[in-house]
Amino acid sequence: MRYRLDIHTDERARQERLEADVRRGLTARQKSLPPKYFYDRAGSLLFERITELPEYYPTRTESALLAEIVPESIGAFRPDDIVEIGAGSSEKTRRILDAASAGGRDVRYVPLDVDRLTLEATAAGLLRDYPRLSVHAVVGDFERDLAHVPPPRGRRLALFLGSTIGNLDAPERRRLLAGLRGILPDRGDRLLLGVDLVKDVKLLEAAYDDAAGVTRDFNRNILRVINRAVDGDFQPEAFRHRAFYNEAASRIEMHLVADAAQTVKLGRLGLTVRFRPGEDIWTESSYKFTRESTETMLAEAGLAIDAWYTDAEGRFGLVLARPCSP
Ligand code: SAH
Ligand code: AVI
Repeated sequence: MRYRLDIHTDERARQERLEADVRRGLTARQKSLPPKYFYDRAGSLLFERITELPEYYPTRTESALLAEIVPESIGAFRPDDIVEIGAGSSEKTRRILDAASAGGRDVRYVPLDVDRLTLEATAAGLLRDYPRLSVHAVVGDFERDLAHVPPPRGRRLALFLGSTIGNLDAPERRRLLAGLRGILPDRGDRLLLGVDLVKDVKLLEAAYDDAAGVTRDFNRNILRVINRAVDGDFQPEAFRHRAFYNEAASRIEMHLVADAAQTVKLGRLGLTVRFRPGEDIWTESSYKFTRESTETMLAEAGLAIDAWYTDAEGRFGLVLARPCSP
């Protein structure tokens, strides 16, 4: 069997969690929404457009870096089983699949993502282009569902690319890395992690506030997702996109700002949310790392750096890590 799709989140439980997240986030003093709700099909497609923007350097930098390092790092390691969390379109992963399957090797690819439609589209494309690949896709939340990743079939490589780890706060990152360590049972297994690096503030801020307004549309899409899920009447266009670098916390913050007073009804929650002029919803953090901060967070999860790669300008880091404690 070359294709299997597992859905581990039952719709009712997912809806209940979303409702609890929205209620908690929009009734707090600092209103917020978890960034995983950006990604319905429209949100994933907007993210793919972001990756092509001239200002958004992370994807193309990581992609070029992968092209450079994969022959040496992955070609020599030759994984049989590749698990990718937050896989999205798996576009960059193709470089890794090319190296892993070179010489006609059978490889299994296990992408896990919250967005089922994107996973299905990605799987169909990969099965068409890689005749010897098998795909076991998992629809789920990487913060809850790593236990549902099937046991390894041979040497395992786990991938967490794109600096999606930067969208988690420190305690969430700790839990997630410990979970990833748990799906790498053998000392010969490896993790390849992409981290966006601390850099010039202007470059960082431009990447999250592009001239064409695609990041603004991506940010507002979360309100469309919430409207649909809880019968809300947010008017996304009434919220201004704001992105800035918080240097003390090493993170880009994205917010949606209500420039005028607004009242929003969330029918399914029986909740009315009021915004004062200038009040905002914090929708995303995107943490930026250094080699040292990356090494520390990996070590806390029982992972050690095998190899550290960056581009010539030191914009993006890729780290190959190995399990170093039980
Ligand atoms: N890995 C791709 C996509 C990054 S976009 C790249 O590097 O370009 C972030 C991806 O993570 C999206 O596909 C989104 O649906 C997924 N995602 C975000 N939060 C998630 C969560 N909690 N659990 C599983 N997938 C998540
Ligand atoms: C998916 N994630 C790593 C992106 C980032 O850069 O934090 C999401 C994104 N938000 C705005 N632009 C891109």
